[in-house]
Amino acid sequence: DKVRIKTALLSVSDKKGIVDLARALADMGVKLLSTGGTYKALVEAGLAATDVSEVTGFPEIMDGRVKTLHPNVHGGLLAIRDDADHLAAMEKHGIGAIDLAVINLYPFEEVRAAGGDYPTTVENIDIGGPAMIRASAKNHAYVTVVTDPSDYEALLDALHKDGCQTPYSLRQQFAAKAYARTAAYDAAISNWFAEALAIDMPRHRVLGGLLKEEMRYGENPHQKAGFYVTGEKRPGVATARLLQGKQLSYNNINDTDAAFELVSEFLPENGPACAIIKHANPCGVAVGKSLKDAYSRALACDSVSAFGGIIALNQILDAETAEEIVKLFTEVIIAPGVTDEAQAIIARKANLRLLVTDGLADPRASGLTAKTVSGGLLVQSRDNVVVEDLDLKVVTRRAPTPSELEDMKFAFKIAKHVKSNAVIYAKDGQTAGIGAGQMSRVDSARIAAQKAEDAAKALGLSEPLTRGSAVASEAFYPFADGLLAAIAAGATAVIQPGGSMRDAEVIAAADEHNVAMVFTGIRHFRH
Ligand code: 93A
Repeated sequence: DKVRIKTALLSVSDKKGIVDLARALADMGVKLLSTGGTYKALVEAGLAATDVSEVTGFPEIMDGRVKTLHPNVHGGLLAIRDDADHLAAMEKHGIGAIDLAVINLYPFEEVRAAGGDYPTTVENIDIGGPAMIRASAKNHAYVTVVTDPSDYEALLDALHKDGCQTPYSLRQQFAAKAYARTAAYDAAISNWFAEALAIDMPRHRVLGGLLKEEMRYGENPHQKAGFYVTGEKRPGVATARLLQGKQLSYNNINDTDAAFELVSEFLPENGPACAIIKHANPCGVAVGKSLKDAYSRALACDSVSAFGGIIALNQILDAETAEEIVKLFTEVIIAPGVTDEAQAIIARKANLRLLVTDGLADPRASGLTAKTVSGGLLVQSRDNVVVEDLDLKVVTRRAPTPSELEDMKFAFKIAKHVKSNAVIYAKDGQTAGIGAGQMSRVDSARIAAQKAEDAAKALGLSEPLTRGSAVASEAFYPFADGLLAAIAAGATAVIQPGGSMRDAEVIAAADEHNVAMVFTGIRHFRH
């Protein structure tokens, strides 16, 4: 199962390391075939190479669109080396075996990320490269295929160790990686089309991503993890710049995403906002007169849970907010920008990661989300519903006051980003209590109220902030009990989707307590 490499085909767009590799191969007596640009690089470096046109007996035509798409190339890659018929075909048609293919593709992803125009992006769809990669990988019983310059060293190590031969296990690994590469490449093309044509259906789109970084571990230290990016230009954790602090962990990335998506619901022109996240749920969200005020008010909701949390801001981080943030242990800050002064303050905490996004995410943007289930992927379009766009229907005798209505919308915005069952109390643009992820809505209502009482104690207030608050539920109240728990905590206004069989019962309970209630007609399950 060892194959001695006699002929190699080198065809790379990313020429990094190719000359050194080619020289090492030539030193071992390997014959080098290559395509136009690669050939030129090798010859300029003083290496002897053969232009693939000599192998095909055909010039590169159509601006290089057709250069390696030829039986002399694909026969050389695909032939089964100990099959009499295959050998006879090689003999008859003058096809020489190719034992090693070193290929990397036209930089479609880079051109797309750089905002290339339509024709340029299309021209960067590689056809011949993926065909050769797939052919070589299929024939890994005999052929070694290398698609990543960072594998050149491992290839040469193997060749040097064993008389210019590769072990079968290495060829298998390279083949697996090769198909991962072509799959991700086609996914990037498909995603680009979906984006360019504004198609938002899972069947038109593949979620395959490009490995951005490998993490030290996953959700737990015994799990392996990587961060794959889909190439969308949307501001967020995948595109943010890390200005300081060590690499983000798996959990950091997950929580930072939740934090930034939530804070992006608050347009900067409507004032500063801050969200503090723990374990992908907010433990405090607030708007404020200043960014520092928004942070302090968000923190006040649950300062105990905020320890070691993730802070997301909807405006440029300034010095006075930075001074306030560094007082508490925080894992990550993510913001659209940072002033020099604020950055210097954050720099005092070497481990605190600071991410800058250069903008906010559009909560109305389309896109896909996915989660894995055993043996599959569940894919759906993003929950891009925004409460301001909804037709809110007052269902109680009493209509909400303008300030109640503001707090209802504020609370419902947050409910979208809290794990179900979600119950959020809010007052004056500040969360008073958040109940997340319970199996019973009543429990979520009670936990949120309890947290508000704890916060009031910590702040030395005579009564919890839930008194006179608005409460949001991300899904309908199936019974009146969840509503009654909220009313007991002091809520005077309720926002919920409505649509339960017992809506009449729930509305009657609200009316009985002179509570104002609106139906959104839209729910925000988040499981
Ligand atoms: O335009 S192609 O799809 N047609 C081909 O026949 C072909 N063969 C190799 N692109 C093709 N390639 C790609 O050219 C390789 O995947 C590689 O990325 C690039 C190397 O070209 P050069 O050696 O001319 O720089």
